Amino acid sequence: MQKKFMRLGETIRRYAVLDSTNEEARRLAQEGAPEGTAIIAAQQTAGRGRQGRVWQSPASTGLYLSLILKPDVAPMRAALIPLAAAVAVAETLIADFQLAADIKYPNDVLVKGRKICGILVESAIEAERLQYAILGIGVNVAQQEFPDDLKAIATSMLLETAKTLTLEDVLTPLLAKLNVWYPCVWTAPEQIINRWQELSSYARDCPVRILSFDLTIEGTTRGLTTAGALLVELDSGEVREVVSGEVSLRKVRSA
Ligand code: BT5
Repeated sequence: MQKKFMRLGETIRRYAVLDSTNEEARRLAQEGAPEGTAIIAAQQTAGRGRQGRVWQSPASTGLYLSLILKPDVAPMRAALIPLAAAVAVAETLIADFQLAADIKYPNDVLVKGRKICGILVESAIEAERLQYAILGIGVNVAQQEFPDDLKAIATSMLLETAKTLTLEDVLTPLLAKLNVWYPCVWTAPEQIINRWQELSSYARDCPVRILSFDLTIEGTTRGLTTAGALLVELDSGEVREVVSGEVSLRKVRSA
């Protein structure tokens, strides 16, 4: 039986500066910090994305949040965590800020094609058991502009709403949504998959190019599997399962 679920964000540890909130969350998880502990920094000096990429985290402009999770599920199921988180972020942006949020596989949240939020889940697995997972969420809240390398691909809530928002304005509704969607990882995984597919313009019938390590494939998306992999139909008719974590996906124009 699933152990009692600890509410996410019941305890919040706040820092002025951290290397990475995911790194601090990992340190705390190893010291036995309880599930649901939230770590927030006003600034990150080594904010990270997937595969060693950088998450630019200037002071007091973004929400840099990590949550310690200890779900009693098989490591395979952990693939649903970033999908659940992306749904929670997208729903928050839509319901609380009237933004037209979209989700790009596996877990970028976009507004008008630009990235407003990135999600990074790092799992600790021992003897085929998930010891804990760190859910890291970076939301661009108050950036007025971005450095040259991000200008064309990033946006912020300030730029999209023209409203000055505090980090708390975003944190409170986001935690509420995460507390709805995270337990679905074990109670109702199909609801995560369904909602993700509803919210993502990339989910079905979308022509895409997928870069995964040194492999590039082109095809048309055909929805998610129950395990959270993206189905892509190649021109040959073959259907491939693409797994999160290692892919970079672009929309391409249909032929
Ligand atoms: C991600 O990686 O999008 C996951 C980002 C997770 C950040 C959070 S912040 C709290 C927690 N603590 C951490 O240290 N990390 C997590 P990925 O899909 O690999 O995308 C990285 C790419 O996004 C970069 O290579 C840039 O192109 C772009 N990028 C970097 N900073 C950005 C920003 N602030 N806004 C939009 N795009 C950004």
